[in-house]
Amino acid sequence: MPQNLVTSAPAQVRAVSGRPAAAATPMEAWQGLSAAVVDAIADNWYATWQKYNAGRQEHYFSAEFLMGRALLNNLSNLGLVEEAGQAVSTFGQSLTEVLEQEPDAALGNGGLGRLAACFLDSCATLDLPVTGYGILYRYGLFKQLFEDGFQTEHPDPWMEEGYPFVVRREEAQRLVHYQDMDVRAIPYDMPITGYGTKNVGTLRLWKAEPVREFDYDAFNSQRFTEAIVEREHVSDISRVLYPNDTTYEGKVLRVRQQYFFCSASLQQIVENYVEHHGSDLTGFADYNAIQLNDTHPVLAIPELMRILLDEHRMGWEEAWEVVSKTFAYTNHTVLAEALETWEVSIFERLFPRIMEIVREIDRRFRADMAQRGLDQGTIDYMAPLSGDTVRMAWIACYASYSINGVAALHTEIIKRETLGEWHAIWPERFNNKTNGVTPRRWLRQCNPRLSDLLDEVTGSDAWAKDLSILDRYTDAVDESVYDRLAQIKRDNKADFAAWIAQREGVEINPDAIFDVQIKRLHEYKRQLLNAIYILDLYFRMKEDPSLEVAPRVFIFGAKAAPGYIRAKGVIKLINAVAELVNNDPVVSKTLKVVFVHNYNVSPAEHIIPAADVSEQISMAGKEASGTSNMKFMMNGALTLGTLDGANVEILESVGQDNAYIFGATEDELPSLRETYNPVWHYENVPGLKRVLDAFTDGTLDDNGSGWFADLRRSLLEASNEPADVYYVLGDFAAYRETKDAMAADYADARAWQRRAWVNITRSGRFSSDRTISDYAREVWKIEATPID
Ligand code: 475
Repeated sequence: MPQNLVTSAPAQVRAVSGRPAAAATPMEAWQGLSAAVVDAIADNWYATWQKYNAGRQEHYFSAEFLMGRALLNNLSNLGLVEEAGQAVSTFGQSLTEVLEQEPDAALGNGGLGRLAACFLDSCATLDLPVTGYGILYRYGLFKQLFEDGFQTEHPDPWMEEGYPFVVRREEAQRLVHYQDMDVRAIPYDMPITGYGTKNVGTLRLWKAEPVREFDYDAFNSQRFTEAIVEREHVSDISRVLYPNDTTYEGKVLRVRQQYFFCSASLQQIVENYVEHHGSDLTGFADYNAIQLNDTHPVLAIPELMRILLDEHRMGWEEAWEVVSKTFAYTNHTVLAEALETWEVSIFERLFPRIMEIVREIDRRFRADMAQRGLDQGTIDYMAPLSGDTVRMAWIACYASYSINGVAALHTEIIKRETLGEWHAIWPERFNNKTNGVTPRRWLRQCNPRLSDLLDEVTGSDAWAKDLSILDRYTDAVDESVYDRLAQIKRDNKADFAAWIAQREGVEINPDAIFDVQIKRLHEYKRQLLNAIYILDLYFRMKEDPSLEVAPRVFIFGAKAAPGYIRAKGVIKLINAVAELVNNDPVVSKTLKVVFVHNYNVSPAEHIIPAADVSEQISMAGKEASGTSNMKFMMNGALTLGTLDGANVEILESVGQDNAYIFGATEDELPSLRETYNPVWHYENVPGLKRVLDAFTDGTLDDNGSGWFADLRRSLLEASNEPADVYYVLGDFAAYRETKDAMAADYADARAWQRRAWVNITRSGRFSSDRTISDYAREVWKIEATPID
């Protein structure tokens, strides 16, 4: 049995540092304490793995898992935070400092990857037999720095100093075959603890290594250096996470990555089936469901066909029957630029057998559809193959028994438009699973003050496992709770102000309204609309020094894909606006703008508990769900947003009075578009001309890049594309009006606290526990499987 951390942690610190625990660095203390946590859960982890493998289970395939830090999460789940504090104090360290040593495991870009991480947390907490499968990227998402306000990207070798929360399973390695090379896939398992349960789930991340440690012939000849270089080619496969969010790039290495983790995972799953249920694979789908997190793992479909046909000698129909009962597909975006397609020639070169299978899927699909009486145009549109491209989403739709969107509005849009042809044929496959976030990380851990209050108000910590409990306390609450809530927010804001002063060198006023937009930088998310508002407010204040404006801090966090120049232009613009505002001797007394560099999971844990206003201002119809909107709500920030994604459902939950909704709706936009003239708005909507002219008249400096002129052009006079595609100028007046009203309302502190409280107590529906229970019951057909 594992020992108490007070004895095991110092021993582990000695083992990793090779010196007395009292002489260890904080980093060594983190390593040792983390190893002690793995030690503490080892028996339960093993028991969980054994138990899940014997019954029906779900496998979550995802190219991304944006896990963030692990140590505090595990300590908190296991109820060991205090004990850990004691343990490190025995050798003279503070837990806070030790926790700060941990790098973020940033193996994801944004929403999709973080969703996968929240899902694993909920599966573990609910004792559900679910395992995650992905790639152990050596380099996570790039680190972002600002140089003269421009984003620069830097590598993130996150586990170079060793990472105790993954365990290499040498004995469980698999061979992945490509036409031009064979590659060893070595699993690294990460334990996934749940809150208040003994079950410990697994995230299995595959690392690519050369098959033979030494190619003796090559090493003993003149080809020595080439042999080394060749080894490196194999390691390339798991070297780096592609930094594109919601856009697709047809890079050969990316498709190699996708096949790599799909093939290795499927080999393991099939072997496990054979071990437990025998070599007749017709019952495979009775014991296994596989959820495809977007199209990135869709190669699993032809790969499972290959395994069944070639390695288990099944016939096509029999194999297809198994496959089509195994896979379920989640769509995360309606943006056309995200739809993955691959050149046939790439498939031919990397895995001709897979290509052959895709051709056969295509042939049978066409025959099937012709028989159903579909016209040739529709068949050509829906077919897996079109000329020289393979369409991954169409393969997913054809083979999956379940297809889901990630919020009610999004699911309606994919049924009607994005996947409309599929919905017409197989409506029963479609379902909605509105996203959720884990209340452990996003409330209990990141906001301990509010958690304590919730414990007190509800009488226990049960809300952390069942967030819907909070709903009972929406009305039946003592007035003093609002005072407490106000103090908690004020304290969180003071903590945040200190953190920001140190990290970004900006002084902010904790009594100001903290207005936050944190998410990937994308035109459809409209950070530009927010920036235009700030600049307009600045000009209004310059023009009329007597204007009464509530003190405000505008906080941004966002990474742009390295090749997405216009997104990088918006970052530079916001930094230029920050320069202007923060250095103005008068305006800066009231307004501040802070761009938090290198936004990631850990910064989010500092920002969200301190927020008053949650900016969710995407053009309606474009944000599939959003998940930061839910995290903010849980922490008592009010949503300022459009009727998009899950904002619609947040509004349903809190009611009109407890959110600020503005702008064109998804069903209004098409007709608005017909007559839309952005130049008219520029000339007629108060404030817009002054702001857009400031982009190019010398008020703001883009260091000669021409990027601000490009932004201005994109809104007004785009030549090779329609102007203002995301309706920024069209929604500006409504945004300004709503945001001004919101700021004025903030003055009534008690009313604001009441509304914050409603947001907190009505957030139960947005716990990922609810989402996962729905997947488990309706899609995966799995049940809680506690180990004791
Ligand atoms: C949505 N990523 C959010 C979130 O469902 C939603 C796509 C292609 C290649 C690489 N990355 C992607 C996404 O599509 C993505 O992150 N989508 C996001 O998924 C979870 O809440 O609205 O934009």
